[in-house]
Amino acid sequence: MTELEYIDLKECILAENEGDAQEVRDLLKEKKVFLWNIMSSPGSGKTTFIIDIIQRLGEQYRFGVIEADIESTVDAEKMQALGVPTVQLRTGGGCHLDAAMVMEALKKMPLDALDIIIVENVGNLVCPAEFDVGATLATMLLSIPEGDDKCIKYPLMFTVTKAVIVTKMDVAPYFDFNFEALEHNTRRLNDDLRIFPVCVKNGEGMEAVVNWLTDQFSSYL
Ligand SMILES: Nc1nc2c(ncn2[C@@H]2O[C@H](COP(=O)(O)OP(=O)(O)OP(=O)(O)O)[C@@H](O)[C@H]2O)c(=O)[nH]1
Ligand SMILES: [Mg+2]
Repeated sequence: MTELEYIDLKECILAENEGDAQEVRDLLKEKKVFLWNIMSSPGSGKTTFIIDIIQRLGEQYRFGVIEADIESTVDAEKMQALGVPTVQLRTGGGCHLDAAMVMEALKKMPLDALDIIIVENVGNLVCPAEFDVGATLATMLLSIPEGDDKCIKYPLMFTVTKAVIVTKMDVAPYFDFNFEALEHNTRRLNDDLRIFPVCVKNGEGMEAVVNWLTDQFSSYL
């Protein structure tokens, strides 16, 4: 019998991505640009949240945005309307971004004129968690209608992020979202994880997030 050759493609892809992520980090360190990766399920409020953050902090920091979508430029157009440099990455069915894709977007960005680049990742709680895009900070959004048990069902996402921003607090009275359960279950995964309940529609909780973010930015910039 001949020897069976075995190649673990996932391991190869992730190892290559690790190298690409380091290249992104090196470039952004040299340019002094903070890369913030925002992940979540589709529709949990990423675009709405990013617009609000840029409106709150746009005078303090020079923002750019990388939008990732399977199809369409809907979100990118909203960022353009704010007047921030924006690159749309169309993944054409791909369910996540990797570091090489982000590097391609960075080549189109005016890096010398930016402090912070926000990446709106593809809406998905699974694959984006596996791919380090070279971000300085990774956070996730979890909207109230999705339920507190998502950290049990999609644990990796809650392990690779530094904060969970719980969005759509205004609709909390209509759902049985259990914050104690979320805190308890996430502690087991990630002891340092911060949880911020917010409602972008009425501004609830946004000041706390902004203060925390400002600390994150200023420790790097
Ligand atoms: N009630 C309520 N609705 C919100 C809030 N934030 C966002 N939404 C709504 O949620 C819907 C989806 O918001 P988006 O910001 O497009 O969500 P997204 O995560 O960017 O969606 P994808 O890019 O498609 O993954 C929109 O109708 C928003 O108006 C909130 O705080 N409260
Ligand atoms: Mg969006």
